[in-house]
Amino acid sequence: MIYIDDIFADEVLDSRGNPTIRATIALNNGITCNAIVPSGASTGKREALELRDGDKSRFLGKGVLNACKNVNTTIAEKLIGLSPFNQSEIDNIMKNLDGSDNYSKLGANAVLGISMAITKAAAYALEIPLYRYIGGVNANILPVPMLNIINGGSHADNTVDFQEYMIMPLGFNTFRDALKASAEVYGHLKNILKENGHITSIGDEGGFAPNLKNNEEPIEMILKAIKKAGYKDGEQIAIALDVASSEFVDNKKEYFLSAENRRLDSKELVSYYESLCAKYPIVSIEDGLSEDDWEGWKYLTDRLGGKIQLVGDDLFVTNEKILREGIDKNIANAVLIKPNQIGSVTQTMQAVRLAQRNKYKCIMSHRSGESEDTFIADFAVGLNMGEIKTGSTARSERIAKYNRLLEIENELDYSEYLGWRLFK
Ligand code: 2PG
Ligand code: MG
Repeated sequence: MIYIDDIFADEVLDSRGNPTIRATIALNNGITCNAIVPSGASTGKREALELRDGDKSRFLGKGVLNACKNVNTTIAEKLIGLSPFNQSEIDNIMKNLDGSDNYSKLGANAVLGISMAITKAAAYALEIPLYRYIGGVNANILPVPMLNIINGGSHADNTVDFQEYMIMPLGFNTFRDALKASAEVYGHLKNILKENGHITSIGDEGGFAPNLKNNEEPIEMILKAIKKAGYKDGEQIAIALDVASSEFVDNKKEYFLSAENRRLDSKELVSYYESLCAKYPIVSIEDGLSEDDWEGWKYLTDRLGGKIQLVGDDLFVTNEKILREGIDKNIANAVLIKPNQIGSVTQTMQAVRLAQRNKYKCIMSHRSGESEDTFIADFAVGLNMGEIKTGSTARSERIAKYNRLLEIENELDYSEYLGWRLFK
């Protein structure tokens, strides 16, 4: 019988140079697997707790030695000897061991590291790819990438309020062609920014972070780059935004756009989105209103939900219970899926299943603090999510996921890249 022989966690660095957990599982048959946990910057209030040491003498208080200790003692004691094939049983044991509803005792970073490493170890033990283990014979959809090629908000030190200006290559038949086109657009965008006297340094997710005069100019620049690359905007390549509006709302639910020195209430901000959608080929808006502004979200969904994808990130925090509430109230029509918002592979799958049953789209997502770990690429294919958000075509922690998807596409005899069919 195959069982977990050893468990170990150590402190490594993420793409921002902050400490994070690497969890390693050794099975009794000699297989070892590890997983590295990502970390967000624009986090939702109701996310599971990321345990940081707070000891200012190390890593500015961001160390994760306590979370590692929780893995190496409390969690290891319970899991050693168990079969790696019982994912939900193992995840439940950790959930009960913690006892809180947001992993405030053990840390969601500790729990998720082990949870992902177990999934990988099980796949390795069966000698099948991770996506195949997760999704079985039905795993065959390559996700449409949402590539964040201009970074703003809390991911960059520039003047732009919206956090992410993404391109979605929808008019292509394969993931490989879609990625190629996106990389070309990214290359042209760099030249266009340079020609216009802008800096071409990049933000946390590999997109450029220029100082632009308002929140529309990034879209204009991207449309020029699409054209220069020889593609048709709105046909082959569309635009998606992650506004991350919880970052610029005050407690009166007023939204302050500093780039334009404008203060808007929820309805005015929705009207602004409507005008942007009328002018530009925008197919998706994420966190258009703040996580606490459910009334505003209802209005946003009534106005735009029939036309474009409205994604809840900070709003739903991959939490099945909160998503259920959103579905019941008819709020948003898509959910961003980030395993570390909820804390385990099993709970992440529960959120995905709930969304898919209710025809809400699922977008697999990285965090702004990432690593070389490619788990989410396999997870997106395994659960046929159809969309993935994992940064621009620069920075190896982002590219690692795209390169893994290219590998999966090569490997599959039969695969589908949905493109526009996603929305039809
Ligand atoms: C987001 C994410 C990822 P962060 O808001 O969608 O792009 O950012 O990881 O900082 O929450
Ligand atoms: Mg977001």
